[in-house]
Amino acid sequence: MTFVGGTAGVMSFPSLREPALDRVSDFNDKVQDVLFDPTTLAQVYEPSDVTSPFPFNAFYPESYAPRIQGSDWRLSVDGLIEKQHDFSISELRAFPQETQVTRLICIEGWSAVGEWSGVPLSSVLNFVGADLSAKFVEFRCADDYRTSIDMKSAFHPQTILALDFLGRSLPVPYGAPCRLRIPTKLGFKNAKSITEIRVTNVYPGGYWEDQGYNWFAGL
Ligand SMILES: Nc1nc2c(c(=O)[nH]1)N[C@H]1C(S)=C(S)[C@@H](COP(=O)(O)O)O[C@H]1N2
Ligand SMILES: [Mo]
Repeated sequence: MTFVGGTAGVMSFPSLREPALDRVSDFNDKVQDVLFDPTTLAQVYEPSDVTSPFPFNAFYPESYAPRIQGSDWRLSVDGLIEKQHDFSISELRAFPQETQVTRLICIEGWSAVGEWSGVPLSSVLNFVGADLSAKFVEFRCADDYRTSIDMKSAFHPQTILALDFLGRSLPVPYGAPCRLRIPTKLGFKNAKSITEIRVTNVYPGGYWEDQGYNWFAGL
């Protein structure tokens, strides 16, 4: 695996955390969890609606995006599962693939429509025998980015491990070779260049979540 660019700690943020607001945010997480309907689909668009050029966002400039050699890359799925497995890209492509034209909404105030294809996260979690009663699914990335979601959202039909953008392998800035695409949540939950998925009951937080962003981050 080749990773060009030193991103660790490029930007440190003053702490946004404030105890009273944390409690409001935890309350919001619980309300959103109760309101979340796993059968309600995010709005879908037409291929002609796809935004061009699609915007890049990360906690560092685009030229630092991790360059991963696809043939070396493996996605490790571990934690509360029956059988640990490292998936190659071709193994992920062997699952039935889904395509979606949906909107990615960034908390920083922009949104864009894209066309992503890949394997439903539910297929991969079922394959490894994930403990479906576990609370969290955590994503760890090649650039040390992290995020996590609830199990209900992980099994939403539009939650996919995207391998393609507009019918071609994901470009480097958009999370090659594999990113989470979850249109029911804000952009920062859409982990790019994933290297590890962990099923856990220990609250994993995430890069932005640890700095005060609301954890559930549902739309
Ligand atoms: N690995 C990684 N994934 C990430 C980020 C990041 O910095 N690193 N940024 C997140 C944020 S805040 C947004 S809005 C989207 C942007 O995705 P895009 O570059 O495809 O537009 O990626 C998310 N996933
Ligand atoms: Mo974002």
